[in-house]
Amino acid sequence: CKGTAKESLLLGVASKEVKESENLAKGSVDDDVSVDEITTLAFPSISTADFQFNNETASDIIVEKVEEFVNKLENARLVLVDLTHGSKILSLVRTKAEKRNIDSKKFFTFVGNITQLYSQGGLRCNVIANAANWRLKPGGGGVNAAIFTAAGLALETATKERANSLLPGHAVVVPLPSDSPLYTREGVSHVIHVLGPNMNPQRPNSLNNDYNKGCSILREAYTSLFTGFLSILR
Ligand code: AR6
Repeated sequence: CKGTAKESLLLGVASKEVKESENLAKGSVDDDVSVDEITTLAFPSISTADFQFNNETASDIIVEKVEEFVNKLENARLVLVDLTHGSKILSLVRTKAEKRNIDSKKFFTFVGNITQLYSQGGLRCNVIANAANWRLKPGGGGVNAAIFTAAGLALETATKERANSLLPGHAVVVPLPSDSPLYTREGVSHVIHVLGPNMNPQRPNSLNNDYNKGCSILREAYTSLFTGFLSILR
């Protein structure tokens, strides 16, 4: 890891969480993962990989939406997650969030697999967001495939009880059954599926590079996601 001040701060958060998990690990991890308090939403950057939305523009929207919601969170916090330290979107968002003086205890970035944040990264996230497809079906790659695989059939069943499809810009909050491995191993109590704008001509409902529509749908997607998270907190 390279040692910028910001990254040290973030690693500080991570190592505090690891200590917390080490303490908890005296018994079995499964027994000790508490989902009583919903405090952290981990979310991927919606639409910027398979859906090919421009990273620079997406990072502006993420920071704008985080800034709008961060003060409504009380003790809860938001974490933008991506798989690698080289993630362009994480570095753009980090720089822009810092410039806007967004409280780094309430919002920070984290490198890790969204389905293993607690077991591999020591970061407890009770709620995770999924960059879904419109059918709310497993597969397709990216975060969607990872979350449906890690959560098992329980998530498919629970999702179907809530919705069969999703419109771009919308989100659906799904409580995760307690027999899901994602619940027992990682302490995830809710998955929020979000459908972002699609700029990839190979995927359904491509916007054909219409960034006017795309930006407005991406804003709507983050509003739906953060509003969904707030609804769980209350
Ligand atoms: N953990 C954390 N971040 C991840 C992970 C992971 N396991 N996997 C990918 N990312 P994407 P989209 C990051 O493609 O662009 C699916 O096929 C990734 O680096 O998952 O909204 C669905 O079925 C990127 O920063 O979502 C849809 O059809 C971010 O997550 C379509 O892709 C989003 O990448 C949605 O495409």
